[in-house]
Amino acid sequence: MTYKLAAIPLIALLATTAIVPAQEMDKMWGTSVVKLRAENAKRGQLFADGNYAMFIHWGLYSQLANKVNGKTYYGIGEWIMNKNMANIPVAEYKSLAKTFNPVKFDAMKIAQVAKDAGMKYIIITSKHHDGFAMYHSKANAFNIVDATPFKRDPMKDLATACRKLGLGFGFYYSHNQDWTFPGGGNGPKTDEQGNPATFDDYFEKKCLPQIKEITSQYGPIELVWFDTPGRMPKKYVEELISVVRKNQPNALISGRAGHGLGDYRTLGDMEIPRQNVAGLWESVDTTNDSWAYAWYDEYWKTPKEILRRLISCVGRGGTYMLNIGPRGDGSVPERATRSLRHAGEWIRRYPQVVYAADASPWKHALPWGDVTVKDNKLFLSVFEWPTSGKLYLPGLRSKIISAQLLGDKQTTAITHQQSNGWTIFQLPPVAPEKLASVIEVSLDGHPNVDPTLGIDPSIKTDVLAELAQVKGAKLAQKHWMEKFGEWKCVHRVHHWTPGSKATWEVDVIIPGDYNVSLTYSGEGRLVWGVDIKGGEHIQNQQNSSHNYQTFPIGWLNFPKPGRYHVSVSCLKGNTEAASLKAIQFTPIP
Ligand code: JFZ
Repeated sequence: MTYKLAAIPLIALLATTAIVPAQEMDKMWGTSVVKLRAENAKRGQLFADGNYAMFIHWGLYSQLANKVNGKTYYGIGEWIMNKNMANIPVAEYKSLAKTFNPVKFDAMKIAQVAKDAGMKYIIITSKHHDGFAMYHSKANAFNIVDATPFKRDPMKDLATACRKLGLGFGFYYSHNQDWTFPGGGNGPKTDEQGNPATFDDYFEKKCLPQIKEITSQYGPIELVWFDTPGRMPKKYVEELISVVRKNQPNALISGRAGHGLGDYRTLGDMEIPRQNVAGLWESVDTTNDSWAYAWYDEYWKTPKEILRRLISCVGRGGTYMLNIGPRGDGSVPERATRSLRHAGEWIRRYPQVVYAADASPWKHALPWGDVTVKDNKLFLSVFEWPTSGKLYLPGLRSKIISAQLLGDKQTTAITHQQSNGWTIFQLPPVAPEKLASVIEVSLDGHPNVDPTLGIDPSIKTDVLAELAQVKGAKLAQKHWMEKFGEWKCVHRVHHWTPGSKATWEVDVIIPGDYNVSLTYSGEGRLVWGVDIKGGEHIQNQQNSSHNYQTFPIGWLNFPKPGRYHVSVSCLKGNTEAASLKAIQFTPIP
């Protein structure tokens, strides 16, 4: 066995400032595009109908809650063993099992939260990178029944609770990384006797038998979520997949199985795409910052943020899986529960916006919210209610039969007019909903849309660099960690050279001056130019910081309604390091 796990480019995880090219990330994490085969389209019903799921990271690490020997470590809690976190020796970590006693774990309560949240299935960590099985494993004693005072299998309860409530159920399983079993990915290199251990040892003695267990001891499951395949050779992945197929022919397998062998693609963590993505895919995200419970982590997503992210995912054509991290005692942080339930109440009023809904024909979010589709109907979810009393929708070519503002108690017909290819809906001054109000637009056929970016005349339009045509500079993704393991991603234009520019085609309905600002990072003062092709040129010098920040540039005039090409260039300063994320146009009342 020559396969060396040490060769995994874990530098990405070790250096907090590491910038990793997208292809490397894909290889390392198995996020690459998965071919859509006929049979996964069938299994994909789960995604097509569901679109929203609960992810749960729960294990021995939850007990530590990111605090070890009185010291707090900031980052993703399930990585607490890692040398960039608390660097806990294997034996010490394993002894945590002796005090793991999650007496407050209530499977029915958790399943009910998912149900109330409007989620359709639950995926929970059966074994994370730490190697501890949260279910009764006969293959390995380092598990919740044999190694803890709890002595029960909570996964049995959760599987039963999900079935009772009509929810799907599935397991996360770390198939490559196992930090405590000899031979496992990034695990001990020798066994207890000091003999060298190979990946084969780990695979045969632990991984393969455990996959057999989780796919046969819990009734029918909907999904097996493999993760971080690293450089795991294909033959192992194939073997695991054939076990899943045999035991659970209807279960989906995550793309992070590796080698493009999964059924669908999981995007980078906490990433919601800005443009529609084809094929079967999901985004995974968490209710606060860490996946596993961390005592200090009280930065929660609000109900509105949850809905916005969920509807963005559905609008881009995907599925959203949102994580909770129960505490070591099994209880779920109340703030997570509250946000989830609150968002769920909204979904219960407007299920058609989310479930079995199709992607937006605009292919990107709109300044006030987002669009999802069902047959001949558009659902406009308005998160930013325009105080002008007018909602501007660019590019709709289909004929409108009717438009209604939906509400909890009543549905109101609303009027619209058309002008220069835009549709303008007349809205009441106050939104009927606090989180997002929904306008249902019935069309005379399937939606026909020109997705050109529109400059909204009543609220700020934020246009991403990702959507630009770039000449002479580079448009590339950059990944970095905010806290340890908290991955962020930006598509930015950088390496500006003389004459280089980023250009967008935009459509203007109301001519006049707009206040232009740019969101960028960089070093020192920079001079930026903004041009309209055949029109006005403005430029200005502003400072920069290593974080993305928004700086004003100036007013720019669009003399009449219609199409324009707007370009940005970085003219002076450290143009190499200047990194443009977005341009904003704010109407001047
Ligand atoms: C992995 C795990 O290491 C982590 O602990 C958590 O379980 C998360 C859901 O998955 O981490 C990843 C995997 C893939 C990416 C980022 C973090 N990615 O592709 O961007």
